[in-house]
Amino acid sequence: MKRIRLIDIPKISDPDGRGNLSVVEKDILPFSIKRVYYLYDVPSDSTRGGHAHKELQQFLIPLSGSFDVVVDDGHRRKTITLNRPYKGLFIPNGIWRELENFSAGAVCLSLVSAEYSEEDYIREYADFKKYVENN
Ligand code: T46
Repeated sequence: MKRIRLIDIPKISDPDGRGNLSVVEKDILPFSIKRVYYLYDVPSDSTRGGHAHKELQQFLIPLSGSFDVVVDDGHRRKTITLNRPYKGLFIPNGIWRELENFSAGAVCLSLVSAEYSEEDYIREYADFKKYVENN
């Protein structure tokens, strides 16, 4: 599906067995980070997202645990499981997304390209389909 992609986050394993450190630097992302938020304590039967953004670009990182991201460009839909804190998912603008099947203790970090604006959201799927047809 165009432009949606998994991006490897560099992982530095400690030579003395102190665990791992991953770092997101600006050159691995196709946008500048303007805002950071995170989802946690999500019940396993709950869904987050369920909308598209007109302009916002996003990078999702499963800091802990796992969850599924359903992405839909208005023509095709696929599900990507995120379960490694060194592999994130880039979602460009104009993509419908739903996050589901959160494992116990899952934390989803979201790095995004813009400040919060409700005007940027398309929250009804029928409106999203119309938006895709017209853009
Ligand atoms: C997305 C998925 C993965 C704010 O006031 N500021 C913020 O920066 C955000 C993100 C949300 N809010 C408020 C708006 C709502 O009253 O927090 C409440 C919950 O937001 P929402 O229903 O949009 O939450 P999710 O988890 O369905 O969606 C969020 C992001 O909004 C969205 O960009 O892609 O996480």
